[in-house]
Amino acid sequence: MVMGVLNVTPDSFSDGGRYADLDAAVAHGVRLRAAGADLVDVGGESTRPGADRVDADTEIARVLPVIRELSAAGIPVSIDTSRARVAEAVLAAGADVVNDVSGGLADPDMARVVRDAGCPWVLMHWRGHSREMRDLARYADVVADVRAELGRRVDEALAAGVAADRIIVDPGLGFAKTAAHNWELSARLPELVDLGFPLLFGSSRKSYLGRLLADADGNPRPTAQREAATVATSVLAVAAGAWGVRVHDVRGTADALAVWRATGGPRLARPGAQGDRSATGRHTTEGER
Ligand code: PMM
Repeated sequence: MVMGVLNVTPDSFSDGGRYADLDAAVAHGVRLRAAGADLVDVGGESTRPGADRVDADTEIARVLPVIRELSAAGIPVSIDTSRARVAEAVLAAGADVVNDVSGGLADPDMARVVRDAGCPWVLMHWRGHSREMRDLARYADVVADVRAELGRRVDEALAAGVAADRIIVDPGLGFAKTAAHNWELSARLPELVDLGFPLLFGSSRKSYLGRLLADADGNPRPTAQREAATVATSVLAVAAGAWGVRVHDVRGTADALAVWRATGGPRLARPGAQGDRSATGRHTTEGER
């Protein structure tokens, strides 16, 4: 499953400002679909580390018209929001899936909205809003901790009456995670797949890839030039058992996954005991992932 990213925001780290106008946003959603997106993920609030929040009315004003038009065109849409009121408004306008980066933590009403709509709900691992998340990247064992916390989000969703077959989990790369945490989660993804729910993986253009590909002076690779790394991480995630990937440039990843399928969908061997590999990458403090 390939989810194409459509940020209708002035300040997202990689495509901020580009699709703020309705026609441009809808046209890009149509392009993502034509390039192979199974789902177009529309977001109206940047979750970039350090970003300020926008109010719910602003978020709704940004995303609602775009979702109405994409949905009317028959394009499956998810809403990237952690606010129940936003989700409720856009589900009524045709959205199919709620992609909640807070995993239900940010808004106690979200579980009710999702349960009543009966729609799929992406529960992403999250520890706090953008302004505070840098200080929350502390783990004893990032994979074990993310797994346990995601397990709690799942339990809360089930207790609220959300059907098990509607739940999707996501490790939330870059959300209260350093580059080293992102690499560790990627390397040990099967331990999260083992939770037993479809797993969504979002590495696209994030700053740990920019740092990996830094130039000789240590300058991170610019966001727009992280595509090959995005494709590689996305295919490796699917080969490790991920159900879906969330990417900005759909064509490259969709093509690579077509190749992966044509070769029989080979699976990576399950890694050995945890702690037997060293994580790579450096810590990030800048305002992107
Ligand atoms: N990353 C971002 C936003 N929403 N949703 C899910 N489920 N998983 C992610 O990793 C994720 C997300 C941040 O990146 P963006 O600026 O490209 O939207």
